[in-house]
Order: sequence, then structure tokens, then C-alpha cells
Amino acid sequence: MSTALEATVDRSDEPRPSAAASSPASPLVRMLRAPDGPLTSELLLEPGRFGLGLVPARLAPDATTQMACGFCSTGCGLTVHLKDGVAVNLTPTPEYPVNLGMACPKGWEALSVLRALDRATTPLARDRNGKLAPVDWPTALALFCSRMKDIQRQHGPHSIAFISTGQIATEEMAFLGSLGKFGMGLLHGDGNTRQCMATSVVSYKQSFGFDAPPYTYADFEESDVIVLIGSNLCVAHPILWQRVCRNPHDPTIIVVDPRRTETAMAATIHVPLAAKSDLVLLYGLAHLLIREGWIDRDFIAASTQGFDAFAAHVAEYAPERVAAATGIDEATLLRVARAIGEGKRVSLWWTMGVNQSYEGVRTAQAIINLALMTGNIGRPGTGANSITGQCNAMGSRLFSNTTNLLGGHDFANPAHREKVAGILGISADVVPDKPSWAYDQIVEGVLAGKIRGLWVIATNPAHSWINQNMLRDVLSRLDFLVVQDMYHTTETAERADLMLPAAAWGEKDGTFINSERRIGVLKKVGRAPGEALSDFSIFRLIAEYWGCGAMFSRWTSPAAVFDLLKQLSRGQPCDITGVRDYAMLDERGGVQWPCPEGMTEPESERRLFADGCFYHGDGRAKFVFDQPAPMPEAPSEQFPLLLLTGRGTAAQWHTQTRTAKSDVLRALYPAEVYVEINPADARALEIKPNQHVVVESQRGKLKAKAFVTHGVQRGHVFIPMHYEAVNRLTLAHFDPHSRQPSYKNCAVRVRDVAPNDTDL
Ligand SMILES: Nc1nc2c(c(=O)[nH]1)N[C@H]1C(S)=C(S)[C@@H](COP(=O)(O)OP(=O)(O)OC[C@H]3O[C@@H](n4cnc5c(=O)[nH]c(N)nc54)[C@H](O)[C@@H]3O)O[C@H]1N2
Ligand SMILES: Nc1nc2c(c(=O)[nH]1)N[C@H]1C(S)=C(S)[C@@H](COP(=O)(O)OP(=O)(O)OC[C@H]3O[C@@H](n4cnc5c(=O)[nH]c(N)nc54)[C@H](O)[C@@H]3O)O[C@H]1N2
Ligand code: SF4
Ligand SMILES: [Mo]
Repeated sequence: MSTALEATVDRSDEPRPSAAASSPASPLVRMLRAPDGPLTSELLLEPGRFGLGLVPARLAPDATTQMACGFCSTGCGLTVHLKDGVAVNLTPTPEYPVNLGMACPKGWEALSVLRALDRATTPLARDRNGKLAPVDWPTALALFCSRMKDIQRQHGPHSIAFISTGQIATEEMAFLGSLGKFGMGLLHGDGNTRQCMATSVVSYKQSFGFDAPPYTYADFEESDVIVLIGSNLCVAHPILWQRVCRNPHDPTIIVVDPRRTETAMAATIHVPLAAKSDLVLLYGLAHLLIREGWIDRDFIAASTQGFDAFAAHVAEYAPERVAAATGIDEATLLRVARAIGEGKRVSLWWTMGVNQSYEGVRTAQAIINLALMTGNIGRPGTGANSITGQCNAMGSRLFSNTTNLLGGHDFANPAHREKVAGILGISADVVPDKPSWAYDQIVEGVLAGKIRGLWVIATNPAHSWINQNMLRDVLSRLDFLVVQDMYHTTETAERADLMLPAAAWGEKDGTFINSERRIGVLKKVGRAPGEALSDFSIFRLIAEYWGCGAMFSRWTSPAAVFDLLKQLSRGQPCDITGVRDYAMLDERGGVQWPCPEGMTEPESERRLFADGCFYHGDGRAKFVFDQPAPMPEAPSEQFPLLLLTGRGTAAQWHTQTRTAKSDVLRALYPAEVYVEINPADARALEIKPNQHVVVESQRGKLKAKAFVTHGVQRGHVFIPMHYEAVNRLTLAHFDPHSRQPSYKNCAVRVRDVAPNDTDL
């Protein structure tokens, strides 16, 4: 017998048998009771399949199985080894086309972070004393719905919002975005991908007509010139750096980064430009390429529009002006231009040094322009290539229903709304006709009293959002804060009114999309601890308790939702109707989009634009450009140093909720927050190596250990983002087109610790 109730819950998230299967009054059994429906015993578990530790579902007791890594966007394949039904180890998958048998320390340690003692095992709600105390799922779900609905009744449907992530399965993101916008009637939901990828999204959309990173990782091996701009591959994407190392063409590697990073040290040419002078540098390179005739006139004529205006624009960027603005001498400028101009297969790659900037979109487009004008796109070893960050940032860009309507559609387009509504079997009236506010606008909305309830899923804003003083004030103003996380100890979870315990990577099914558009599978190889449920199941239950379960009656499992996503993608550049099912992804080592119906044997490595045709109506890519903007908070007499932030080591992941739980990883990075400072600045400030110092901006201060190094230029300091205090200092300012935070520039001073620094 199949019931609505059965459809509500993902059976693979069964509770411990001792707690649930034996006693009908136990929390999980009660949880499975729909608000007003009967409980069917079909939902009870298959007893005897559980033991201690990690427990596989649907797998033989001593099987091995392969899946995509749940940390970074490289999307390595990892083989999980089970013994007596327990996942005991993992190794990088040799035949997976991404990593070819390699993994970085985070990947190797992916299982151990699941076993941490601070895993959230039961919902928690604030009690009368203001303490977070365990409650059962029915109570938590009822509380979620009653509080959120109360807020909506008092302040309107758009007074509740969500902030989500690039780190849950695509099926889960789509569920959340659809539940929130179609089911709960809210308008504003954004994700941490705003902190990370919004700039790439907007620049690709404007330049190519769709958010489409064109490359495949094999391009790292096929280039004769590789240009990395604001991208520290060795630390942030170590396996992609390994792919560079496999390049047999002895490539010229150019690294554009104000810091002398691990990647810069390995480069042929390091371009240590003044921070945030990239736009001038890139226009200067375009100027030289045109001046020297190193451009592809045929490609420009056949496949682009706007080149003449762009050429006129960059005519103003003669080498003298560019050298003065960037600090890079004219000879180096010419050397870089020559490498790009004379290279046969030039690939240009960028990451957060570009995206996290108050002029990130135009900078990314200046990179795209270099590829277009030299015809370096659509061929092996070429491309204007944004590298994503989180394991499923690409999934979030296309399927989270936040900025884009599901499947890369447009909320403002009535035909798109009809199409999506038709596929989902819902009324087009419930599909909003505009996109959500961006993350920063949601934050401002709380300040303005317009947003009163916030649901935070798989992100830790109380560490990662820019300018913490403001953010923490904002969180404290909410009437109701819900945090859904795998740990109950995150800075954000500790501030929650309601905490929902989530299963993690390895404890649930679904798919991720990596940087090169490859869809990879994730699998349940163990059971989440206690009563934690997959995000998918949580969304399913909330839909039921909210009263919109019928709208999601076909959203029964991740696999069922994957089928819906396929239909939603039909006819789009990201068409995946040809992906049969998860098994096909498994068999083929993932599949890159597009994979339209009929493509039953997609090649393992595919790039876009081989035909020189882009997604704009006229098939042409656009040259987009603008005047450089002044730095909003330049160093001053009071705050004479510029703070850069970013990734510290390959063993640290973001706000460290996961990586700090592994003994192995903890041994690979400094426990204490440190600040990199140039020896000349240290000398001038009389700061000794390893001395404790105070770093302060206009907004806040922190105590750090001084790491005196030539890795940073004079006038710059660097603090890794992994330490909680770093965003006390940062300045909340944003790219005007993408609204991505500009995390990598604010003015600070460094001084000795004073006796009255007791608050640090
Ligand atoms: N180990 C590890 N790997 C990760 C992550 C992690 O937390 N840990 N996070 C993942 C995520 S989500 C992301 S988004 C990626 C980020 O990957 P990356 O972008 O490579 O990492 P970042 O260190 O943030 O920034 C890259 C570089 O930008 C430089 N930079 C700063 N200002 C400027 C500038 O004005 N111009 C230029 N050209 N460069 C500048 C910094 O010095 C830094 O070296 O990493 C992913 N991989
Ligand atoms: N100063 C500075 N700040 C930065 C940056 C910078 O360069 N400098 N970089 C920015 C960038 S690019 C990014 S991407 C952000 C990242 O910022 P965050 O997204 O805040 O960082 P994470 O630590 O990855 O947070 C993910 C959260 O999800 C939880 N989690 C993991 N898996 C699951 C799951 O399956 N389900 C649920 N429900 N929860 C899960 C983790 O425990 C963790 O609390 O930081 C940004 N902040
Ligand atoms: S490089 Fe990224 S995807 Fe590969 S193992 Fe490391 S964290 Fe995982
Ligand atoms: Mo990111």
C-alpha cells in the first residue's frame, strides 16, 4: 500500500532501530506521523540492518562504491570501502576523469569529519531560559511552520527568507527553492554562492548569453599558455594544479596575484600587481595585443560583437599608464602580452581574486575579452574559465531557484514561468515574476524590519559573511532564526531559535555539478547520527507540515527529482535530458552538460563553443567593458595597510566546521589565526616574527600571530578566511552588477597588543 505519508519520507534516513522500530511512541515513529494522517507501519525500518558507526543502505556489506567529493568544486571521484556494512575507508578513484586517482587531504579525510562529537543528532529549540534544548521532530516541524506562518500573517508573505548553499545536492537545492517560493510563498532566498560565484554568473550571462563555463579539465593539460588570475590553485584546487603538472607541452604559466602564493612560486611569470588593479592590467594587455596585431580578426568578425568600441576603449590604456596603476613594469606587460598573443592554445582561468571585488564583473569580462579577441575559445587548451568553489556551486547556479528560475530560466519571462509550472504540475501564478533579493539585500531587509524570519541551510554566515559586526546584529534582530546544519556548534547554529539536524555528504543520495559542468553522484554509504535527516527529507517534511505536500507529491526521492530537473533543463544550454539516470553517471565517470536527449554515449571531456556560436540571439559573444572604479576604502594615514583574505591551506575548508574535526587535517594548518606581513612593514612597525599583534579596521579588531614573509607585498597584509575573527575587519561593499562581496580589500592597521585589548 502506498500512502501520501510514505511518499513524505526518504526511507533511507531510518532511525536507529533500538530507538524507533521497537517503540511506537519513540520520536521517530511520531515524526513519521503526518500532521493529520495515520501512521503506517510500512515506514518502519527493516530491522537488523543497523549497527554502530556508519551503516550503508542498499549496498553489499563489503562493497566499494564511487562518488564525488563533498568539499571543493573540483569534484574528484572517491571510492568508499565498506567492511561488514560500515564505511571504513576511502581512496581516490583511479579511473575517474577528474582526479585520475589523486585526492587532496580534505578528500582523504572526508569520512572522518562525519564522526565528530558535535554532530547535530536531534532538533534543538530555545527553551524558556533561552537555552537550545532537544525537541522531537514533530515539535520542531510544527514550531517551524507556526512561527514562520505567524510572521507571514503579521508582516506579509515576503517577510521570511532563506539563505542556502553550494554544498547540498542539486535535488535538495531545487526542493528548497521550490518549497520556499512555490509552496511557502516567500520571494527572497539566496545562497552563499553569492559570496563566491555571482560575479562569474553575471559576466558569463552578459558576455555569452548564458552562465556557461566553457572548459573541460583536460584543457589544463592541452594549453601551451596558462594564465591564472586571482586563483591560488595549489591551495584551493590542488588536484587541478596536479592536472597542470601533467601538461606535456611545457606550458608558460602566468600567475596574476598580488601575493607570492604557492601557485605564483611555481609560475613562469608571476605578476604581483597592486591589489584591485586587474581591470587596468587586463585593458592594458588588450591594448598591447591590438597594438602588436596579436588578435584573431576572423574569429572577432564571425563570432563576436562590440570589438571596435572595445578597441577604442583600451586605446586609452597605454603601457605607461598601466605600469603606473598596477606596479608592473612595461617589459613584463609586454612579455605577458606576447605570451598570450603568440600562444597557440591559451587558457585564462580566474577565481576569487577576481570575483570578490567591487568591480569583479567587469574584471571577469576583461578576461573573457582577451580570450575572444585572440580566438582562444572553443578549442582544446583554451577558454575564459571561471573555476567554481564549492562542490555544488554549479548546481546552485542553475537549479536553486534563487537568481534563476529552475534550469537557468528567467523569473521575469512569462513563457519560462509557464514552462516550469507545466513541468512541475503547479499553477504558474505561484511562480514569482522576479528574482530574489541578493544576500546583502536580505541582510539589509532584516535591518529595515522587512525580513523577520530567516532559514539558513548549510552555510555559516556568522563567520563567513562580510562585516560580522553588522551581520551578528542583524541575526539578533530576527524574530525567528532557523539553522539547518550537520553540526550544532557552528557560529550561526548557536544563535538559532530552532536548529534542524542534517545528514551530511556520504549519508544521502543526489548529484553535484563540478566546475567543468560535470554531474557526479553522491551516495549514502552510512547513516546519519541520531535523528539527523537528509536535507531532502527535511524539505519533504516541512512541505507536509506546511500544508503544501500535495504540490510536491512527485518529489518523492532525489532520483525522482533528478527526473524533474532533466525535464526542466530541456532545450536550455544546460540540457541534461540525455542523462538516463544516476547509474549512467556512475558508469561514465560523471557527465558534463549539455547532454540532450539522444546523446547516449557522451564523450568524457567536452568543451563549449567549438562552433563559434554563443547563446545570445545573434549567436555572438559580447565585448563588455567599463571605466575602472576607485577602491572604496583605500589605505589611509590611520589605516595604512590593505587587508587581503582568502584560503590558507589545502587542509582547511571555509569556516572549519568540518575540517577542524579531523586530527589529520588539524595537524596540517596553524591552529591560531595569523597575519602575513612583509618584512619591511614589520620592521617599520617593530614587529618580530611570531609576535602577537592587533589587526584593526574601522569596524573591528582581532589578535593574530605575525607571520613575517615576502609572500605579501609591502603595504598588504593577508589573513586566511578560516579563522572566525577575520570578517570582523572586512568592509561590506559589493560589485554593483553581481552584488558579490568584495572580501579582498579593506584598510587596516597593525600594532602591538596593548594592556587594554582585553576584548580579544
Ligand atoms: N583548501 C581549500 N580549498 C578551497 C576552499 C577552501 O576553503 N579551502 N574553498 C573553495 C571555494 S568555495 C572557493 S570560492 C575557492 C577559492 O579559490 P581561490 O580564489 O583560488 O582562493 P582565494 O585564496 O580566496 O583567492 C585567490 C587569490 O586571490 C588573490 N587576490 C586577492 N586580491 C586580488 C586582486 O586584487 N587581484 C588578483 N589578481 N588576485 C587577488 C589572493 O592573494 C589569493 O591568493 O576555493 C575552493 N577550494
Ligand atoms: N574574509 C573572507 N570571507 C569569505 C571568503 C573570503 O575569501 N574571505 N570567501 C567566501 C566564499 S567564496 C565562500 S564560498 C563562503 C563560504 O562560507 P560558508 O558557506 O559559511 O562556509 P562553510 O564552512 O562551508 O559552511 C557550510 C556549512 O554547512 C554545513 N554543512 C555541510 N554539509 C552539509 C549538508 O549536507 N547539509 C547541511 N544542512 N549542512 C551542511 C557545515 O557544517 C557548515 O556549517 O565564505 C565566504 N567568506
Ligand atoms: S581537490 Fe577538492 S574535490 Fe578533490 S579531494 Fe580535494 S577537496 Fe575533494
Ligand atoms: Mo566560494
